[in-house]
Amino acid sequence: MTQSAKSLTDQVTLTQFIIEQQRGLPDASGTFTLLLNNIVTACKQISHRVNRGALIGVLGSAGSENVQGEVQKKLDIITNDIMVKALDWGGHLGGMASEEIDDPIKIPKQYPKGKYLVLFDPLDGSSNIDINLTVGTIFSVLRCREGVEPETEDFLRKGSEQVCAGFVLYGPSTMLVLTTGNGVNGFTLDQDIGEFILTHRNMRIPEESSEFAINMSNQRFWEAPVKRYIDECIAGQEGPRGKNFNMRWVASLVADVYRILNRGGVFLYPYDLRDPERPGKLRLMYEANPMAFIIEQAGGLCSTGTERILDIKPHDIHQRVPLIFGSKNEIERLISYYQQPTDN
Ligand code: FDP
Repeated sequence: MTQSAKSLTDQVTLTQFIIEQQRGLPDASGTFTLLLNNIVTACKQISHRVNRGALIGVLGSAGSENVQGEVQKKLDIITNDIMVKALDWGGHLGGMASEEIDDPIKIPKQYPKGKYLVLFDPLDGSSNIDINLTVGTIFSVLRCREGVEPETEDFLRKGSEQVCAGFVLYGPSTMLVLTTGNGVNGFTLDQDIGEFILTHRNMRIPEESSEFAINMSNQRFWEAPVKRYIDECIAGQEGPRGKNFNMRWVASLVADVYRILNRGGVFLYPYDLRDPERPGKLRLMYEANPMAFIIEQAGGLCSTGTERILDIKPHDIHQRVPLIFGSKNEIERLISYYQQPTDN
């Protein structure tokens, strides 16, 4: 057998990986594997649409706003529908919640209900879609009380209760990053055979780093600890940190998270003083919680600056939070700045 033929037969598919992981669990019934399979099928369909872009007329604005008051792209609506259609019939879910929809989505009466809840952002970073930058789908899986029709309250659970979180990145290649609470693994979609193949086993975020990601145009609204942290990075070798830092801001959360998982760094979308009523930009249930689960499982930290993201008790299914995450040593430093008295 040639070397390349041998390595092809050694490849581990996502389904094989999940089934092997689940075999170790005494209560595993296969339901979770089937649920994940449906999520992945939806993401393959989304990958196809995103990839075809202008050729199939899916780019541009839909002329509507979502529950957050943000302009919806055509693909926001299309990808939301793909997720719902792929998941509602399977019998694994008690209900779903989407960043794009006001209230939780009920499972149609004709289908059986199951023991999980799924929350998703069907197309994160969608303001980048028309300029052909990386976008993604983020999902979070919780357990559902069996035999109940879940209400909004049933979704309002701490991130630490998630049983699985993941995201799919539609970039130069389509990648799935996944955790079930036992480390983080990355899979690359082999377009020829339509399967996600394990390519990044046990991803770990380097503890040290010298790269930061933040939207600098909001600088004048930042709180003192963030100002101090970024000022010290920018001061470089001559400043208190004694080393030079680099800056990256893709403005697509999935892409920024993926970079940090691979080579470390920090991401900050902190609380800022633009609108004191608005505690942050990113959504707790659809963005911060799943990313926090992944980041912590890869050895990083994730916080609002004053509270661990996974410990937040949600009060609203669409609530926003300040979000700070990345390499452990850098995030610990930034959290320590929040703990010191400041002038503002
Ligand atoms: P988008 O508005 O394009 O959906 O989810 C919100 C988000 O993108 C994140 O993906 C991204 O990290 C952030 O907003 C970008 O914010 P700015 O527009 O302030 O740069």
